[in-house]
Amino acid sequence: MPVQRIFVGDIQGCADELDELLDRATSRFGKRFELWAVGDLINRGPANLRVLERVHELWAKGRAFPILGNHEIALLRTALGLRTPSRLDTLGEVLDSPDGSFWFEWLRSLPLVRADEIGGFPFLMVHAAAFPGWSLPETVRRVGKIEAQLQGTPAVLRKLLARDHGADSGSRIARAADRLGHLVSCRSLSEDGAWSDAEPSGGSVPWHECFAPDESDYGVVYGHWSLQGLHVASGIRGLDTGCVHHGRSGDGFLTAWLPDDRGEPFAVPDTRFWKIRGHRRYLPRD
Ligand SMILES: [Mn+2]
Repeated sequence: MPVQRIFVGDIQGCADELDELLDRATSRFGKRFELWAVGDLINRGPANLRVLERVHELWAKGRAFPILGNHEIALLRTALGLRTPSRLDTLGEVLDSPDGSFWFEWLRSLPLVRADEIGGFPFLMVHAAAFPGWSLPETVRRVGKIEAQLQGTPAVLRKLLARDHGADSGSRIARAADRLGHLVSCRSLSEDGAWSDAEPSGGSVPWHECFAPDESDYGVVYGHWSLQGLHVASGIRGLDTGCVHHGRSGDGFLTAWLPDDRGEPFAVPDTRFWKIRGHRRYLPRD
């Protein structure tokens, strides 16, 4: 039996729901599965350390393949004093733990994208958005340079994560910082190609409307957009269904996608999803 790849949307500290998913995966596949997490393992939810420990344990055995999301980047920024914690943050649990620097270093060693194949069909996993118009090899090569900066000296890391590049706004590092933002935060694109984390409005469209899987020849698995919800379209799987927002305006779920190695994994319709309902409400009422 081949190893089943299990992609999972934004976990955000929802360790009970992750455990439920892993228990279900274990009873179905034994150890013959891999966990591919689209980023935002942490923040807003109640048990960030438990999520990090679970994923790290599988990662150390070569069975988990996480990438970075905007909340991991927020942790790095907060630790470096480049960001003021938000009211809803639960990052202190990680940052103030005795292993805070261990998690800081592990997180910044993780990639921003992963590229591989499912049943011979190439795909990209990214937290928020792919770059329309970039081929898969081009994406991997260009993003690799940003990952090298994330893993660089403290001075390089600090420059990359600074929000204001001032007089350096046309520099290589400012361009890398902008691309980093696109990868982990983009939801909409304006006509001139500028990205925004805002919902699409009059002058902008969802990023994936600009991404043509047929021309790009690769599928995209992503997260980040719980208000949009589960997104199943030809060549695209968006998996953030807002587990940590459970009870906000309806049920939130941790969604997993278990593609079939045979056939066309990114075709539609597709019913190969597992949904774990949020166990309780996590976010405070406004
Ligand atoms: Mn996100």
